[in-house]
Amino acid sequence: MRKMRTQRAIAVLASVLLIGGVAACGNSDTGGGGSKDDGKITMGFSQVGAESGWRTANTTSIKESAAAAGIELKFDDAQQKQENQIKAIRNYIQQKVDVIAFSPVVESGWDTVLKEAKDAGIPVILTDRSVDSADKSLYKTFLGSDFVKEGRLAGEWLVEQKKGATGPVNIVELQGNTGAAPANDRKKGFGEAIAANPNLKIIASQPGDFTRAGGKQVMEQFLKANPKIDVLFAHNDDMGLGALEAITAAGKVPGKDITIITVDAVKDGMQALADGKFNFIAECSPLLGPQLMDLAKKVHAGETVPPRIETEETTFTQEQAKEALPNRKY
Ligand code: GYE
Repeated sequence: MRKMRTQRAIAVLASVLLIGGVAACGNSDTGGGGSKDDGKITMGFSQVGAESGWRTANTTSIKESAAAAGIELKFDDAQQKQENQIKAIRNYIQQKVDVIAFSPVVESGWDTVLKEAKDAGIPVILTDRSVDSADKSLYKTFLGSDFVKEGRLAGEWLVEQKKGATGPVNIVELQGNTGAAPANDRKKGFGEAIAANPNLKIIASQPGDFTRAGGKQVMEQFLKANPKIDVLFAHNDDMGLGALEAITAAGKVPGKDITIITVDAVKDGMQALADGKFNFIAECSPLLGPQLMDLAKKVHAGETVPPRIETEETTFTQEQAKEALPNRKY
C-alpha cells in the first residue's frame, strides 16, 4: 500500500517537473522580452535588501502576489548595494525574463543598465523607489509612495504641536541610506514644512541607513554631542526603534522628553506609538505586490500604463495607532 502511494507520488512529481520544464523551455526559447505567446510571465525582481520591517513586508507582498498572479518570480536581495542590483539586472537581461522590476537602493547611476534592458526589449517597472534618469523612456512606470509628502506630513504635525512654543525646539534627524529617494525626499518635505518656523531647528542630521542598529548608533552620538534634544525625526520606524534604546540608556523618556516622529507604520512602530514611545507616524505602505503584478501583466501585453502610480497612505497619532493596531497586517 505504502509502496503504491510512493509510486503514485513519484509519477505526479515527474509530471509536474515535466510540465514545469516544458513551460520554462517555452519561455526561454521564445526569447523572454517580447515573447508574448506562451502565456507565462517571468519577472526578475531586484530587491534593495532586508534592512527594515518595511522591506520584509514588501518582499513578502511581492512573493505572495507573484504566486497568486501565476507569475514566475526570480528574486535577488542586493544587500543595500547598487553594484549587486546592477549585476542582478544584467543577469535577468541575459536570462531573457519578460519583465524586470526593481526598487533602486539609490536614485542615481542607472542609465547604462536601464538602456541595456531597453535595447534587449525587456520592459522595466520601478517599484517603491525611483531613479533620477532624465530619459523617462528607460522605464514603463513607477509604483510607490510620495516621499516628499510623507516628510511634509511629519513636519506639519510638528509645527502644529509646537505652535505656542516660544524657545528653540531642537530637532535631530535620522536619515535613510545616503542617496536613496526616500531619504532625499523625506528630508526635503520635512524641511519645507518647518521652514517658516524659525524656532524649529534641525541641529543634527545623519544617515542611519534605515536600520535599527544604525538608528541606535547615530542617536547615541546625537545624545552625546547635544545636551538638549527636543524632537527626533527618523526616516523610518526601524531607526526610531533603534534610537529608543539609546534614549532610554541616556536616562531620557522617549515620547515625553523627546518627541519622536517616524515614517512607515509597520507593526513594531505602531506598537511603540500605541505605547506612547513614538508620537506620530506618517504611513508608507509596503504592500505593493498586487499592483506590481497587475502592471507586469499589462506591460507584458503591450498595454500603456500610467507613468506614475502613487500609493495611498495616511498618518497615525497615538490614539489612532491603538485603534488600528489589532488589524495591522504587517
Ligand atoms: O521607508 C524603509 C525602507 O523605500 C519606502 O525603505 C522604502 C523605505 C522604507 O528601508 O523602512
